[in-house]
Amino acid sequence: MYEHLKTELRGAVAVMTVSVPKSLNALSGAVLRDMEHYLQSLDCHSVRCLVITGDGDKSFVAGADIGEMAPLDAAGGTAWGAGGARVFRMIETLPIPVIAAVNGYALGGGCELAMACDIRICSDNARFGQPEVGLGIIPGFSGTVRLSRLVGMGMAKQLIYTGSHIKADEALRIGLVNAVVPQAELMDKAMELAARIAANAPLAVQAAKRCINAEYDMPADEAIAFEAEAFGQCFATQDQKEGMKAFLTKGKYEFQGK
Ligand code: CO8
Repeated sequence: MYEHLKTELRGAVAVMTVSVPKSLNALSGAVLRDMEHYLQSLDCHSVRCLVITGDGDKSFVAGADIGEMAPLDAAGGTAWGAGGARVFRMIETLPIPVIAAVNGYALGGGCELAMACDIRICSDNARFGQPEVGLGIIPGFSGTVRLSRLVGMGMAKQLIYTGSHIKADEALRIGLVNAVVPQAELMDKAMELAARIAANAPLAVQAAKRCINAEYDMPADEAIAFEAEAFGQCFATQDQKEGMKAFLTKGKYEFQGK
């Protein structure tokens, strides 16, 4: 259905695999368009979590497609960067949680794709980096925005100014990833995490994502009020009523997303 993506649904968990074998899954305009269409098509009522990974055992995404970017002028570069940044923002603001299962190189746009996800886990052979300055450009899919938010400004500046690749254990140490697992176990671990999220009350999980994202840029008082409002809205759901009843009566209840 998509030329550059493999997609599947495993229960309430969707998996999107970037698949461009000739370029270690580099992101061309066509790949980004496929992603945008796929994200638009996701039914976030029945799907409760999305896992993003790369095809093969060597690369998650080796960056934006350098061949496609090479001839751009300033206006073309601006448009190209904005197009990718828009797709990544769709991921960041997707109503449901998104897990990056990073299975190898996550460089440039690949690292930026992982950072747009809510949670990152990676295989022990993963390599992260923002090597753009070695190509005469800077991160253009919001890497200068998200990297410092994730790992702090000093480390973000070091990574971006040097363009160095870092290994999985260093990515874990600086907080760029949540966990490192053996490559053979990566997808199982990602699916376990996704299933755990999918078993919780979907409207509450979505409200938590909305709050954490929105409150990040708010003054504390505004953020606290935003959470209080969202917290209150949870009590208007069937899942809160039935979920708490099940706890109190030692019964079982499967969350319905209502
Ligand atoms: N774009 C296009 N093709 C690529 C890319 C890429 N990003 N990465 C790898 N490939 C291709 C190679 O050209 C090669 O093709 P071919 O077989 O035809 O020669 C094939 O994939 C296999 O790659 P290698 O032979 O190089 O494999 P190695 O194992 O030797 O090396 C590396 C793997 C280290 C990942 C190496 O391929 C590499 O350094 N790739 C480029 C990584 C990089 O610099 N990424 C950042 C790109 S810039 C970016 O992402 C900016 C994002 C913001 C854009 C804003 C737009 C304005």
